[in-house]
Amino acid sequence: ISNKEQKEMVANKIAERVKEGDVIGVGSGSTSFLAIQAISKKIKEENINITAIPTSQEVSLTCSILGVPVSSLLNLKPDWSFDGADEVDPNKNLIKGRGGAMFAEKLVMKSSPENYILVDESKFVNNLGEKFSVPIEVDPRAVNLVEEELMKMGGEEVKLRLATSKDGPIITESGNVILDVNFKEIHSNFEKEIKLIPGIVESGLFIGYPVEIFTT
Ligand code: DER
Repeated sequence: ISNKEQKEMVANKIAERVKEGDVIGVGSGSTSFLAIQAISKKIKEENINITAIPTSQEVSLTCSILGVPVSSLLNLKPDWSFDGADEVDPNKNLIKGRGGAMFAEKLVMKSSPENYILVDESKFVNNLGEKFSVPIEVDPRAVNLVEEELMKMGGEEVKLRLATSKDGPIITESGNVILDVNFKEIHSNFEKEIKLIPGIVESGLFIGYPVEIFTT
């Protein structure tokens, strides 16, 4: 079956978990979008009240349009969360951030006791970094320093993520830029090491998080 059909199957599967009163962390990306649609349908059909904690303005808008009440980590702690991923390795480590929302996604994931990662089979890799670069959110003032430090860590190619419908770089919801970095090998301590570089706000490495992989 196609990736789209797999994503729809996984989205419908996660919607079955929703129960009255749930506070749910809602991830970004196309699979999470399908899940929100399936959840919106279910809560209307079964007259269930839930609250979403969105991980981007786009997700917040989508929830509102679909009639899913939203709140924030300032007000509520999620009971559980779902999100997508770009890569999943055999130890359930992830690369995320194609959508550029990994800062809020990591906050929600760390705040949730249960995290479900919705993936089609194209996301599974043997080693992180096989298919995707590691997205790293950086304060614009630190780009040169960070690039130098990442190269020292074995970064092979550091690309500033450019916008497609405006001139210049992508600007994140925190006002930062994103560097996409290829690494030949990603060690288990990379996520922590990267966070020590001044100017780095977040990376798309999710290593050792208690996640449950939801797939077809
Ligand atoms: O940006 C993200 O982390 C998203 O979850 C992304 O990695 C998955 O997006 P997809 O469901 O559209 O493949």
